[in-house]
Parts: sequence; structure tokens; C-alpha cells
Amino acid sequence: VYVPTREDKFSFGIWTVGWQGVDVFGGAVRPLMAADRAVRKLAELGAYGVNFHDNDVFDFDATNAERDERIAAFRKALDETGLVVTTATTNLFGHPIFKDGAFTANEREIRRFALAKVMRNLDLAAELGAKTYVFWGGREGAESGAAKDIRAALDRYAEGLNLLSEYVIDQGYDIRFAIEPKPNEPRGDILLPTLGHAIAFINELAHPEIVGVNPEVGHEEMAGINYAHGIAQAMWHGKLFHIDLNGQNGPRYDQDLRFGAGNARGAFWVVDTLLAGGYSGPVHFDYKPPRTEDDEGVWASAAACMRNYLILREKAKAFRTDPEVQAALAASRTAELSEPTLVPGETWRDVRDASVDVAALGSRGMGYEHLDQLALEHLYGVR
Ligand code: 3MF
Ligand code: MG
Ligand code: MG
Ligand code: MG
Repeated sequence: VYVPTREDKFSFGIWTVGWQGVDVFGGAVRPLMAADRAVRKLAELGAYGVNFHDNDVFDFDATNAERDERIAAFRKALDETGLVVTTATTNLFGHPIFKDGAFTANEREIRRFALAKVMRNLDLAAELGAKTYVFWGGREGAESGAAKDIRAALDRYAEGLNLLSEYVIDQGYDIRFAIEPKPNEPRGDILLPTLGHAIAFINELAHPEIVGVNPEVGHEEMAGINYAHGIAQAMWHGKLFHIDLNGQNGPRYDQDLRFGAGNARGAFWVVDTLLAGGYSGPVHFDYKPPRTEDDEGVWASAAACMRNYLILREKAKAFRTDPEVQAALAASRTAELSEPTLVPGETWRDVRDASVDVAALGSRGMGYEHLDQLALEHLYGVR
């Protein structure tokens, strides 16, 4: 049991298992991992797909020959393992040229360079069959108040995404975009800090139909937001194109723990929400094996992401099918929320003078504590 299959659609960023452990206070603790090695090992563990930044496969300053060679090795590993490239993205944050942003850099030349970099990798993404292209604007932001005209920056952000939408449409690529919100880190404040900001922004774009979101557990939790509620709303808008699953312990730096670690109770509701909403995209992990781990620890943590998802999926299903839970849900009148407040044909006139038993309704308990205890007992493994 808890053995991943292709049907589970588990995928990983090449940069996750490939993270060398470079952080603000220390250098690499693990050797460089070529993309093709990540592909082969992930396939062995039972993953279905991968996501990559252009510079996870080849260096920023690679010559064309070096680039071709690295892509060929990556592609060979994909062909030999059958792993799918579900998703791709651009590194618009690592190089010093992006220190003030990519699409929203004050300097116009940098914005033009960023767009060119994305278009070049969109070609590769299309060639490799990616269906989703992620935009995480980690450097789109500021540390201080006067540095960035936020309204102008949003104009440029929209201009960039509109241009890239046109590129994808003109090239006939079967690719949709997914914006990944994050409140801060590496910038002091990042634009489109939460899911809600991103969804509102998408409505202002020229091609909103091809743009959705890629929410990450840790990013929303850094902002103190309930991730399960967030993805439920994204699905309600038809905008949950992709997910970045990982673990986080409340508002602090971006921990990128393996999925299921950190806020374990939150993770249970995440899986429950994905099942309830019929999410069918890649079940993607964006985590970082801690610096304490050697190569063996890297693969142990990658396997654990998938195993934890499968464990939680089983628990969420057991919770939903438990007769006692169903009785508790009924006692809490949860299904009644799906009934429209007005019956067909009624208008505001019918509720204008509604009279209800205020005392009885006010004193009636909801029974949520019992319901939630059942959920926790499923999670704790005693039911
Ligand atoms: C940073 C992230 C990114 C994005 C990636 C696009 C490096 O906090 O989460 O990972 O997920 O750029 O998928
Ligand atoms: Mg992240
Ligand atoms: Mg993170
Ligand atoms: Mg992410």
C-alpha cells in the first residue's frame, strides 16, 4: 500500500531534489545534480512527471551547443523512463540582472530580455509536451516604498503576460499559464502576494481564459491564509490549473518541507479539498530536502511526499465514508448550505419580512467540535 502509480500523477520540480542547500547563511551541502539524474531517480520512485525551470536543465550562460547537449540528455532520460513533462517555468530570479524584477524591473531592457527568455523556454516547453507554464514572480517586488510604482509595475506585469499569451496563441501551443503567488522572500514584498490578489489580477488580463493559478501550500501559509480554503476558491473560479504541495509551520520563511510535514492537519484538508473538487491536474511537489540530508535523504524525502499524499488520501476517503462522520455532517446541517437561500421564483420581497424563531436558532449548537474530533481521530489513526 501507499505505492505511487502513474494514475496518481505525482510530479516534482527538477529543482526540488536538485537543491544543493545553498541558503542565506551557507553554501552547497550536496553536489550538483544533473536534470537527467533527477528524472531517472524520480521515475524509480514512482513519479509520473516533472516540472523544470530553463536553468534547471542548462546554465543561464550556456552556449547553444551546451544547451542542446543538456536538453538532449534530459530528453533521453524522459524517453527512457516515460516520465512526462507536465509543466515548465522560467528562472527569472537567480541572475543579478533580475535583482529588481523581470517583467516589472524598472529598466525596460531587462523587461525585454525577460520576455525573450520566457519565449525561448516556451518553445522548449511546447516541444517537451508541457501543458502548464508557471509564473512565479519572486523578484517582482520591492524592499522600500519609493522604489517601485506599484500601479505601473502591475501595468508592466499585465503587459508581459498579455504578450506571452499572444505568443502562445500565435504559435498554436497547447499551453496555459499559472501564476504562483507568494507574499515575500526573496523580495521584501512580492507583487501578487496571495491567491486572491492573483485571481483579481487575472481578470484584468487580455486572455484571462488561459491564465490560472499555481498556489503553493507554504506561500499561502506564510501569509497566514488557509490553503485548503484558497484552493477551494480557486476551483470555484475555474482557476486551479496547478498546485505546489509542500509543508510549512506557520508564518515564517518559506520552509518547503516535504508534503505532509509541518501543518499536518492542514495537509489533510488539502487532500480532502482536492478530492471534493475533482482536481485532475498534476499532483506536484515543490519542496526542499533540508540541508541536513545526503543523497539518500533526498530520495527518502521525495518518496515521503508521495507516500504522505497517499496516506492522507486514504484517510480523507475513510473520513468521508465513515457513517458516524456522515451522521455528524447531517447534524451540522452541512448539506443545507448547498440549498439556495431563495427557492426558484422567490424575490427579495419574499425574504424582506422573513420571520424565524430567533431564540431557537440562536441557541442551537452546530456540533462542529464533534465533527472535527472525528476528523482528527481519522488523522491520528485511531479510527
Ligand atoms: C519559490 C517557488 C518557486 C516556484 C517555481 C515555479 C523555485 O518559492 O516556489 O520554486 O514554484 O519557480 O514553479
Ligand atoms: Mg516556494
Ligand atoms: Mg515554498
Ligand atoms: Mg513553488
